[in-house]
Amino acid sequence: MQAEFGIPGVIEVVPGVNDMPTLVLTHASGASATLYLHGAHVTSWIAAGKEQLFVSESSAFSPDEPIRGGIPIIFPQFGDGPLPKHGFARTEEWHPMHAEVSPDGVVTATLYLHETQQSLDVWPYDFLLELKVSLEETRLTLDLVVCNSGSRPFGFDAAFHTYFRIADINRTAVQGLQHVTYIDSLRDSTLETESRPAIRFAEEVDRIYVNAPDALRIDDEENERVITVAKNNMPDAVVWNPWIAKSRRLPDFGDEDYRQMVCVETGNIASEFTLDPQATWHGRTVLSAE
Ligand code: TA6
Repeated sequence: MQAEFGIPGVIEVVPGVNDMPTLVLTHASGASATLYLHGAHVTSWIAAGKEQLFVSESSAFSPDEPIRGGIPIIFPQFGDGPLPKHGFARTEEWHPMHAEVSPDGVVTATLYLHETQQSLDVWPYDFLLELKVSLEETRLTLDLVVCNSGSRPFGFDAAFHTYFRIADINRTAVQGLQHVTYIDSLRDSTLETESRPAIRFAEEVDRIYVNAPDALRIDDEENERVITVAKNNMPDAVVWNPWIAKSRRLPDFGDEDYRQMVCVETGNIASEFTLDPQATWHGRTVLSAE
């Protein structure tokens, strides 16, 4: 794989935890990103000398488990339903498709996934997914393309379930969602409207913001740091922190991990998108470390 996709010092094929293969992208500025073929899962994004993503030290790194943290790829189902929770894309082995450095130094790697017997057994549709990860000095751009390569329309959800690393959840705010309608996953999916300009945390929060603004912001006040989240063609956003009780129930998440993470997720979540045969859907999210 190194011979075909590696670029010395820029894109390296490196054994990750439990020797699971990864691509490590390194930008000329020193920024870097680590991408497991398992789930096409970004587990590290270092910008401005800081790790921007959270991965639990209790996470499993095994072929049939999702990695807890980083940027899980959610497809074709968000949340609970007839498929395994959050769909199968995050536990399938993706394949390298392309890797390059652009003339202006942007480092990109693209992985793909198509239907397998395992996926067909639970979801009888032919598809092609492509995830492109683009690394610049302070930005990480995620492009997800879904292609219906079959002969029948299918409905799907797709999302980046991003776990951001923060210093202290008690000094963290998510901005940009005031006045947005949300589905409260903790209160029987009741519809509410966000009243606060800044969402802060003092209990478990698990909300799907419907047709949310494309520009969101995470204030990591303890670190005097801001991460911006810009989405395109991904109408919805989720804000999640498990807080104390749920943290204790999650086997692959430390009891105190909730203090150092917040999920701000972007995607096509609240309602399925229907894709006709041979049609494609393209969602983009740009993460910027200010
Ligand atoms: O995105 C929020 C959520 O749906 C929460 O309900 C919580 O379950 C979280 O995803 C993690 O889900 P997972 O299947 O990765 O444990």
